[in-house]
Amino acid sequence: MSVIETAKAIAREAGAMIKSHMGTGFITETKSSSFDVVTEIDKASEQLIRQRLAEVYPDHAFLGEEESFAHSGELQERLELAKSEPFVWIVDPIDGTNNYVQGIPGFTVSIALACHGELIAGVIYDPCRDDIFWAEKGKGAFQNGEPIHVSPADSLGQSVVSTGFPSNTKMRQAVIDSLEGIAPQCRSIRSLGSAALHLAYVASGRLGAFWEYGLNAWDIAAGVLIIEEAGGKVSDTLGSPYSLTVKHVIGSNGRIHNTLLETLKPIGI
Ligand code: 2AM
Ligand code: CA
Ligand code: CA
Ligand code: CA
Repeated sequence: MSVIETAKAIAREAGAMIKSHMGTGFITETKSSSFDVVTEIDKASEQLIRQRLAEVYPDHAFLGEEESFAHSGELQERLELAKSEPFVWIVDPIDGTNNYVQGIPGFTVSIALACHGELIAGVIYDPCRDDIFWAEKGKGAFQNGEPIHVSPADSLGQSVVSTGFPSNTKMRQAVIDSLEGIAPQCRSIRSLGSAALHLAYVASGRLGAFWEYGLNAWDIAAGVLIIEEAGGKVSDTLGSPYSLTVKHVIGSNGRIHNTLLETLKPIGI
């Protein structure tokens, strides 16, 4: 099986497992704050994905959100190392855990493969809608087998724009501050609860753009490649190119990228 078909099959398997445990009274704990939740299903999903990938690609490295170092000072070092590794899988086993815990549809499994820091494959699976988005470097982006393209909108006024509210209070305040500049200018704002889902929707043209502060590689890596392959653009919120260490991100159809960037710059963090 090709790399992308393997990643899609694993994302589907993990997504089905997650969905089957919805509402079953799984154990939920908090991590860095009471806003930052994790369930035993996040951990089980990561374990499943890690195991499956190791069966097929025993030599590839793995970077998942629920690993012990992932929220320590070691993370930046690990991401810098990932930029020179031949193959590293970057995995968010459930993106949108707050949705999952509340029983709100719109959580995803996000799986990306980087080669020497360059993204070469990405899959985002939404098990509640059975929606799967994927891309391979140079081969275009797809949703459920059909090619996808970013929205043709050329202004914020023609675009539905999305953001998220991270659990980190400083990052959340930055998002709130930036809304004041952006919300009056765009057609509407959405916050669906999964950064990966937002990025997938920018790629498919459902959304014109997405921005958020304080994300990590596992939230965005797959979505970055899917947007780029769908004809869109991703940068950090100061306009620098995407890399695995970017935390403050804008993904857009390209045409409205600079307008959004200019609107965000004065808030910058
Ligand atoms: P998660 O559900 O995998 O934790 C919501 O705004 C988005 O922010 C989600 O994609 C969520 O991912 C992510 N997120 C939640 N807590 C975060 C934190 N402490 N730091 C960075 N991102 C976070
Ligand atoms: Ca989390
Ligand atoms: Ca996440
Ligand atoms: Ca997660």
